[in-house]
Amino acid sequence: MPHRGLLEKYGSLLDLPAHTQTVTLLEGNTPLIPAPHLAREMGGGFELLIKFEGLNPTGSFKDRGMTAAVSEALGRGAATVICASTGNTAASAAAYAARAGLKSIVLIPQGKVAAGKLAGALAYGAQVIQVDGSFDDALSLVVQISEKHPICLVNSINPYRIEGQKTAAFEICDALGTAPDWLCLPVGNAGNITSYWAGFTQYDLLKATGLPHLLGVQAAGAAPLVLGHPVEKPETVATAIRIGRPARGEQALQAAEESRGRIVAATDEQILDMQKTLARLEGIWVEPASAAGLAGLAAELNRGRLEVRAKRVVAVCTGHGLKDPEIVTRALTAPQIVPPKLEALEEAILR
Ligand code: AN7
Repeated sequence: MPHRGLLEKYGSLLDLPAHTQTVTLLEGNTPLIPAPHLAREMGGGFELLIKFEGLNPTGSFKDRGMTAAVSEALGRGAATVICASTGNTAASAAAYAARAGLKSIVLIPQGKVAAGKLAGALAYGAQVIQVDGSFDDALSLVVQISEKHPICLVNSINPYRIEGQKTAAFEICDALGTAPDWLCLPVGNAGNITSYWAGFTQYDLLKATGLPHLLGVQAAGAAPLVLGHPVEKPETVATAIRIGRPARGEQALQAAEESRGRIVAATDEQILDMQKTLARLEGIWVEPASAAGLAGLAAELNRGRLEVRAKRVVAVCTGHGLKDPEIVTRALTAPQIVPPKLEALEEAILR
């Protein structure tokens, strides 16, 4: 049967109101790609699979929650949706709103959003507003304005976002027949780790799939859940997870604990190294934040704090590398230039 989008496929397992009116871009159904070379690089002896969420319609996992949130908003008769975003939520909200015929407004932290995300939000027709502050400031503003005016908030505080994002856990269990032993993923505002845990526990009750341990990974400069307190001025090259006050932080900690997993931090250097290694060893290019889960896994294995021998590990890579091309190009000198002559090309590549 052709894939018809997540609400059609998994709608009966999602707690959505009867008025929900499906808005879909045929999101989800993303591949679980084996990563044997990277597993060997990390010491080997275990199975590593990449859930490549960058292959969603707007290039990130946010589309799973957005199909649910915008479908509910449309069915309720909302005219406008709003969100704060480090970029991916903005692009996704703008695309689904466009498809639903709704107006979208997105607030982003000034100068801290990757080019591909800002371009997406603009292309899909959102009203984009830069806040002279952090993501956390922007989130506080959209919460206040949506309480005061009839504007629908589509950040992951919105419970339907969580419902939609549970589908990633369902897909992994459906593909493998069981839950993996470990699931590692980046953590920013903590909606995704909350959703995965809700999805896995629901499926386990329904189909006895078992439960994974969750390894949530924050960037070291934006690691409130590791430090145990909010971070006033979060800083990281992984701008998607440059968040100091995660809206679902408590639930993330609970998910980590209940799963007998944990939340750890990875440095910017570890994140960028992993981004490069994943692309070069496996041909999978993800944005920096999306490499954080794997960077945290590698660091834990290195420290001997994790035992995965003969186990199956799924790493969630949340967004596509194309979202943030500058991270790669700015670190390099410009490619070599040759005149349009065969000898010059031979000289450049065969030498
Ligand atoms: C690629 O778009 O918060 O822990 O505003 O873009 O559910 O927040 C993005 C988050 C991981 C963290 N990977 O997920 C936003 C935003 C990527 C992301 C996360 C984000 P959550």
